[in-house]
Amino acid sequence: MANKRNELGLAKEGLKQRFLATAHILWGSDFADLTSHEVYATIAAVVKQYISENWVKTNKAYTKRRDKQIYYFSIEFLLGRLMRSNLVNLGEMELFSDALEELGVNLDEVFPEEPDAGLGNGGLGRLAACFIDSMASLGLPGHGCSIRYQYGLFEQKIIKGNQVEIPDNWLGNGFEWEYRKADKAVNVKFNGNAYMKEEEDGSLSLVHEDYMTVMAVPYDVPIVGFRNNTVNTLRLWNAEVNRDFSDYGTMTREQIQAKKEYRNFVESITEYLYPDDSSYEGRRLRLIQEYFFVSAGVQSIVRHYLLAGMDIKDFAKKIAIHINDTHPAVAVAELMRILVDEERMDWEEAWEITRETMAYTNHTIMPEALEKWPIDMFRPLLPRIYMIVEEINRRHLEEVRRRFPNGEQMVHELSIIEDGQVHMARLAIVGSHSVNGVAAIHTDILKKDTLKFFHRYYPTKFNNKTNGITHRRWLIGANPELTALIDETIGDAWQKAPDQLSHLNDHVTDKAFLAELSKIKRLRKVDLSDYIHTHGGILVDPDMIFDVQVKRIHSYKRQIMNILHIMYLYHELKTNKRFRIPPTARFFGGKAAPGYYIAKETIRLINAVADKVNNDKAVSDMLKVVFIENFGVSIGEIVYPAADISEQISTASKEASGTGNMKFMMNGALTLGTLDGANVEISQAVGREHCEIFGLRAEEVLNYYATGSYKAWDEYNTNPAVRLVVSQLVDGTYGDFHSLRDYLIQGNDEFFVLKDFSAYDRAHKNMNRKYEDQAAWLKSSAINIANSGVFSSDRTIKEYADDIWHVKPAIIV
Ligand code: DL6
Repeated sequence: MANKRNELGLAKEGLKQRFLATAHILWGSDFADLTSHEVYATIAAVVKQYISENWVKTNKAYTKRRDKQIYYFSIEFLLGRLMRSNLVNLGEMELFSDALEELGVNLDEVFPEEPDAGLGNGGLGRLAACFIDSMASLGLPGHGCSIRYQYGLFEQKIIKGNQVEIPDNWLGNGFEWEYRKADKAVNVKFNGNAYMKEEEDGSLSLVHEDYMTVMAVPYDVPIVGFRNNTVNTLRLWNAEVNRDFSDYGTMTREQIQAKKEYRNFVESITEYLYPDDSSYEGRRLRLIQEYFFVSAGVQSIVRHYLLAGMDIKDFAKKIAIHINDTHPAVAVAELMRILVDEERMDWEEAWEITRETMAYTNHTIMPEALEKWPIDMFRPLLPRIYMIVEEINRRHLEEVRRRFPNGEQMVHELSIIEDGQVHMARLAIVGSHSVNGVAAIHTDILKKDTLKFFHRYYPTKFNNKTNGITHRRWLIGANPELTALIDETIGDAWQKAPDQLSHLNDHVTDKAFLAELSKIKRLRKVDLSDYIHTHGGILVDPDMIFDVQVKRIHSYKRQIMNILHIMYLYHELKTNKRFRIPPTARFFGGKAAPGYYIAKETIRLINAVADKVNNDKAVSDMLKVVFIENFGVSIGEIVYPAADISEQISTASKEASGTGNMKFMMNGALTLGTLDGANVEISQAVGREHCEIFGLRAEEVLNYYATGSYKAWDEYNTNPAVRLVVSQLVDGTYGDFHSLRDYLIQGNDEFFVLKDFSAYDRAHKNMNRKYEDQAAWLKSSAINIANSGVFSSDRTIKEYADDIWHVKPAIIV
């Protein structure tokens, strides 16, 4: 013990010296004279010194041992901040915190200096970030590939109750964790003419001429494994003008104009995370982004592979490429292009390699998110890739017709090119050896409904991989006191093996443990309360029930049902003297897509209700409503640990999985939700008495869609509570919300808000009753934590590695 203390003391002195020296090197100033941002950047530079040695070692080991590599292609990686998670994973939090304290710096106050890397907009992007953390932490050779957007998802301001979008200039002060690798740049080709030319000897060769080249420059971000020496890479591609395009000296005016247009085009590629998809040009830019990062990524993988001296025929044995949703699906055609055109492989062999290399995850059954590109857009932009997609489809349909001689419907349903469009999910399915959904019920719906023809055609390709979250960020990083309590109770082995959280099941009736758990929950509620208050919001009493719904604002997620229910409670509190609820704060947070009118109206309604309820002294001890502005990863780290109730109320069948539900659960909140996405598995893991399930089942919802038998108007006429709140949308109680009333009634309530309304109210009543028995509540809370290990992304990634990628951990010494 004394030795350990000595070692730590020495390490601390050494570290302090490093801070002082690094301040001199970076800023030419004394550490004590730095601004807060400079302090942050100095600490980041020192953290990088800790990381870089293992990064080099990891890369060398992978190359030397020729370990199979995984590349996770995703158009989004919603990383959030990296300093705290890097320190958690390095296992150096205590050392850094102590050393900095002696230099007069509180590390907790430094973390917020880091801008959130908001390179994603919701669950899909955050999942990708959790996955790369898990790959590194499990010692798997797995890397991310994406885009270095200059602007992340917009910053949300609420002005007079409305969402206003401000550009998120997250790179304004630089990004401390990236390394520009100019020597690893590759060229990506757009436009031009592509055709096959017959050579003198009768053979065919490809001509692609008059194309435009964009230089893709990688910025590498180290991804640190959890105390295991592994450091993998997230490669973010930046679009830049080609080096030889900078000389304006000898050009005509037309040439200069053309160059300027070229420069504008190139700069637009990696400017925004989500180009406006309401215009043709915006959608085209999105396709350009997709091909840009995919082509750059696949080219650099092949180049690195060949440089290592490996045989291209063994490519699929050494490389796994994962297609995260349809956005990178063009990777199938790009790998074929490289193998056939550049490596001169014959088609069949290239196709076998491509299929063995690729695997695809579907993240939604929402038809609007299954991308399709008009041929008129796709072909001129990517002429060679289009030729390849046509050939893939021709051969694929030949096989379909062979297997289903009279199956014209099969041909129609399975064709990659159909109705003048290129169907990217179909390209991904045909070109991959594995297709997975992200929760058991979602995979089931894919098989039985959304992709049923493909499932019939390729029954063995389909599999489920229920999502997960990294417990390192969402529990160890976000809730250190809870982490310490768990360590004291069951030891700290669960940090490496989160399934061992189940040992907490032996303590869920232990009074001392539950009392500590309760104290920690209160601490987190005070944190959230303080955060809301210091960010211009109201004061919320931490002794209220904290009931939270944070996620993107979308009709299927039904924030509207939540706020209508609050309107109903408010009405009851005002008009019914005997009506009681335990004091409750209902929190909302999330961004609406800028062009999504109903979602933005929902935000406006939430704020209008909040304004009225919070300013009514007669009820404000009972009920508070809070809209948390600009919800994202870092605010989530404050919100999830503070919740008592996790609202997961999507229309059954619509939420593929959800991952917020897991973050809440892991921090001891009870789920109030429908049997949708991963809620189903959460309710199985904890048992029905430790959550509250309500509402239509997925089969019922799908049956209503199939028969068209649901009538919102009937619901309005027969359910007085529904009639009351829907009328209040237009009677001036909260302002004019004809928009939402029409959406619900004229639009026939496509997500069954009115149908599920009474069941939702009963679910709340049941939750309130549970909360009144604090001992039982705390036990349920502990059971949620104890059974959350299965929702660590380590479990998910292990399943991907074993079943899909066939990759084993590589020990880095
Ligand atoms: O798989 C990650 C995440 C799921 O947890 C959500 O349920 C799902 O909605 C989301 N899907 C998408 C897909 N695109 N769209 N829309 O974001 O994926």
